[in-house]
Amino acid sequence: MTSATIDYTEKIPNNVDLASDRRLQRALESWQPKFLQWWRDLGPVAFQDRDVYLRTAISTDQEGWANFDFVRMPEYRWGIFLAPQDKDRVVAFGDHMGDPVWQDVPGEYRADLRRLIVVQGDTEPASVEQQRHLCNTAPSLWDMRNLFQVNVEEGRHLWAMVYLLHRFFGRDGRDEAEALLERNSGDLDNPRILGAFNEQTPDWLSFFFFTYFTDRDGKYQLASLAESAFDPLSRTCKFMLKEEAHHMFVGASGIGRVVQRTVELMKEHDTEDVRPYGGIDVATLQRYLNFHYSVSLDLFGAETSTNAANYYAAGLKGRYHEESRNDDHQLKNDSRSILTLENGAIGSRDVMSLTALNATLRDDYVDDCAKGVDRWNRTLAEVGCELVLPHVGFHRAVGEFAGGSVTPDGRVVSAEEWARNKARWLPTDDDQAYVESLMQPVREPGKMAGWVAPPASGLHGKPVDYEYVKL
Ligand code: BYC
Repeated sequence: MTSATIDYTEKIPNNVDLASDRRLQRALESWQPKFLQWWRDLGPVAFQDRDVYLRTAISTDQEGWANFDFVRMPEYRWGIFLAPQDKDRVVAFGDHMGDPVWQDVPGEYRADLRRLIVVQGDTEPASVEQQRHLCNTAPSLWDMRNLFQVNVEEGRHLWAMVYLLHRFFGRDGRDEAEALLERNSGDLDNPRILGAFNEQTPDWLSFFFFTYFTDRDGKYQLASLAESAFDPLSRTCKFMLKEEAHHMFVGASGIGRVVQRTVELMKEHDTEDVRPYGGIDVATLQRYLNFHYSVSLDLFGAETSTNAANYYAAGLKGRYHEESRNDDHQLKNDSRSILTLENGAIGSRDVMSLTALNATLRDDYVDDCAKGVDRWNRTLAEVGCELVLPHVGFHRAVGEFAGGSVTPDGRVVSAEEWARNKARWLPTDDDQAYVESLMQPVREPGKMAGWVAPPASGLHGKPVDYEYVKL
């Protein structure tokens, strides 16, 4: 039986009635110390013994999923929570449309489901590893707290996937759960699975762009998996999406605050060159945006993918908001056009909609990304500047545009011309050194580093100058 309340006395807080399955409980209890060891070795490099004002999910209902209190990170209650079960839920797309959803893994889809869960699970600890040094240079206590919130929740999302692996995939699942702690971001011998998760997140500007663009890929992938006919995966992802919203808020508001500070300095000193005044100029912001957006687009896979078509037909992974779409949810006879790069020119080609599902999800993502950029541009309009999303073909390593020489404004140029202009389009060593020089920690409650404006308000009724981390 699944309930919305959690037994606190259990070692692993959960609403999946873990206590009734001794084998599973033991498997998870033996994984838990390895997770904690990983957290100590590759989680945040400092402040592990400090009290942090964190949100902890203790149940899935309205009040329970967002419980705020002070906690030391290693004592965070990483739990297993599935959104409530809808007993009448049926498969919403693909060959099994209309059938009752599955409470177990059908044998024929075992390998594909395991693969999807492992890829999703792999990104969660990867991001914690990428961000582990940032606590030392937080621009405020407020930001440090937000970083730790993101980190512990990515840890919980790893737990969510490990639960599915242990519960439904037997020995293979247990092996995969171990491997999730063995691959490490940027490790040359044993890297994380997806490209963007092996890049560094060396500074807070990168962190804000990462949480804006890369966590947003997470939102779209999780929403597609939330459509899955495999009900435990669907319910797990639905609950993860609630937490994910905060991660994107950190990115959207973080960049918004950087932009605001830049605009203030531009007005005050009547110049675009705000570096002498400790701000981040718009050209540098644009280069960072170009980088994080393009590597995040790679996370959608190739525009045409038989994997994606098979996942959809099988009912394993749907489209974003599948049920609110007005079509047959089978897509067997539909086609759509995708952008191509052929013979040195950008064109288009009609392909079967089923094979183009990665492109369809990416299109939805691109529209969503543009909304935040529009908001930042409302602030930038005060000084006659703007940020733009580069062309989807720019700086790509996966899919139709992989390795092509496409400019941010969508022109195809020679490899030489592209290389000559690269420093205008992507962060340079000089940009990185400058941004790095700004990364001086600010640890007095309410105080902010000079390159970023304060947030509009504090958290959960607390003021901005609250001591969110007790140092
Ligand atoms: N890097 O047929 P294709 C998040 C591989 S983020 C390296 O186009 P498919 C989060 C691909 O695996 C969301 N390899 O791929 C955010 C395939 O290999 P195999 C994470 C790549 O399967 C922030 C081959 O290339 N969740 O939650 O259609 C912080 C052929 O490609 C890459 C998911 O991704 C790459 N970028 O699509 C924390 C959801 N792209 O199978 C967390 C689950 C492709 O031939 N994953 N390849 O060996 C999926 O749905 C799919 O695996 C992908 C790839 C959409 C990623």
